[in-house]
Amino acid sequence: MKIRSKILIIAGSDSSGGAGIQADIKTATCLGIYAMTAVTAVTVQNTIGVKSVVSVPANEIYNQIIYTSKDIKPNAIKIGMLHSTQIINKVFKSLNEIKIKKIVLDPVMVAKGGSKLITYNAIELMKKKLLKKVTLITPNLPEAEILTGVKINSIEDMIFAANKLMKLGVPNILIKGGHLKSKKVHDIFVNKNEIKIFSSNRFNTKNTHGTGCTLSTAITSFFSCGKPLKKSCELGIKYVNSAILSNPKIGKGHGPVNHLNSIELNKKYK
Ligand code: PXL
Repeated sequence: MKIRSKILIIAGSDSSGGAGIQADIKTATCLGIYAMTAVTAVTVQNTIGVKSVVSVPANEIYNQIIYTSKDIKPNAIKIGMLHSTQIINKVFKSLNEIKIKKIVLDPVMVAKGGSKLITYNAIELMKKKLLKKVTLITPNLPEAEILTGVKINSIEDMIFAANKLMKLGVPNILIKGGHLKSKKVHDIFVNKNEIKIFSSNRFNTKNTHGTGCTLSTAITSFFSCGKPLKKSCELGIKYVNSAILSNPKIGKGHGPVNHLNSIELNKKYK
């Protein structure tokens, strides 16, 4: 397989390999994309929980972004965990300098077990500064509630919250409906021209660690190849659903999804 495009991933490391930058690299790779990285934090965790979180110094994150993309220009950028205000300021500065247009932000706030991955002040700065820089934001329901102050109990509430996010300066929003009490999962894509609801079957499994990271990177991957954004969301959702359905059932807690669901081993290696 030839490399289809190149993306830069700005995110934290998950030592368990299911979420974070590990999920991002696996997802991009399995979709034929060359992945570059700027590591923002190192987490010690397994499928049961997070043991510790250490941020990478903001200037080192800035340098990773600038030095890497000066040499190999990414077609798109995915942003995940940004722990502090210092980090958001530096990421913002670097984005202004490298001038890449396609930016997908997964506003990571808490890990599956409930550990906080971002400070309160950083959330406020994200709202004030970073949201205006990105093409698409992909919050889950709790994240959308925190960013907008809207309590979300229905699809109508999701659309209302998406419109609020648009007013904060994000042109495209995908609110993920996995946390809504509904039979199917409804993910809602909103921009100033349209509202599209993607409905998927809900899978009865606890092995959903890393779904958010995986989805946002899958979307970034398709988008980086030139697919339209809404189509990229549709394909990203399809990839994650297939990853959940074929999850490898490993680990004692919330196990990872199957990032490899899109690939088959070439005959050469059998
Ligand atoms: O899924 C959110 C997430 C993002 N980034 C890192 C994580 C997690 C969840 O565990 O560890 C590094």
